Amino acid sequence: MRLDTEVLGVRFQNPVLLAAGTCGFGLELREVVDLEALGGFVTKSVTLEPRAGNAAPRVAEFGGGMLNSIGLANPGLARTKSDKLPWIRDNISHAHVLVSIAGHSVEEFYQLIEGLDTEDGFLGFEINLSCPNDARRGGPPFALDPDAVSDIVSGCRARTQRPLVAKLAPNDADIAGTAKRATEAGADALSLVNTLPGVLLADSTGDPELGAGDGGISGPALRPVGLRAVRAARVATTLPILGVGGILAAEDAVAYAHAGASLVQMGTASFAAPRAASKVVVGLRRWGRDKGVASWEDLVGARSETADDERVRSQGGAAPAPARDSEQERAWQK
Ligand code: RRO
Repeated sequence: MRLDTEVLGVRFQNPVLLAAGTCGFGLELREVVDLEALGGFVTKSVTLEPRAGNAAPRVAEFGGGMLNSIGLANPGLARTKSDKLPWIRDNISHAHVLVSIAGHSVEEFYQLIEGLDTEDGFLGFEINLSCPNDARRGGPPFALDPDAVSDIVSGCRARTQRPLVAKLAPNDADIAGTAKRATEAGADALSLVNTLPGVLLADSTGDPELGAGDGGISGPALRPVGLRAVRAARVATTLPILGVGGILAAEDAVAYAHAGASLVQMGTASFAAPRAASKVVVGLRRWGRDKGVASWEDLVGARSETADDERVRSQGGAAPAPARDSEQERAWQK
């Protein structure tokens, strides 16, 4: 199966990217992962000021995946420019890079775009509207306030020619409506979804397992949530969608393509197995060969909205997927 695909005005050599917050700024993984063999990666979200992050422990595993509350730990705008982006510029040419930005106010997003736009070596921005762990800001993320989504995306749009990808929240009761607002405000693509708010409690004390208390759920438990969001947004916008959430194996990436995602992002799987994304790239080629599918783009475009709507109506819901027996998935259950 041909994996190269045209999205955001450039050709991705394959549709598999590493998700924000799971690969630093690339250089941290240079010994472990061949980043140049992937479609690309999204950097850790950058804030104006350096952030030390939330109290430890910041991650905890459970049967369905992982809970994190990193708390936006990042070097801040100035050091991202001096210490991180030069490495990307000098070392990454086949993979495409999106720089993730996270403001604590609408205005801060604009300042981040203005501060970064003059730098070389990356394709565009992922606007993180959906961090569930921003203790400094508190309250629900921007992604759950459609007016804030409009203001942030349109203001960023006015400040850069580069592609803008809006990252939305999984716990959005109207993800289709929010997708529409981001589209109208000038986004070039959507990343769906960020992690889902949750908490884990220690059985001995009843206290939260994470230092910060609540966190964001990622891993296999997030996959049905992500797929649903992509599917719902697909009928509300013609923008490309980057599907994120619980991808462990090639079949999971295929499911996101069926839902309407043009690209996929992986994260939690790489914590368990650093080369998980490279394996998905290899697995997708094999999947296409076995199923007689010529290209990823065929797969993404295969399912028309009408056919899909009809299927959902006639069955009173989506058809159940065949049972999977993925080795990685069993690993989470150990
Ligand atoms: O840093 C984090 O705690 C974090 C962020 Br910014 C985000 O967008 N999603 C997430 O699960 N964790």
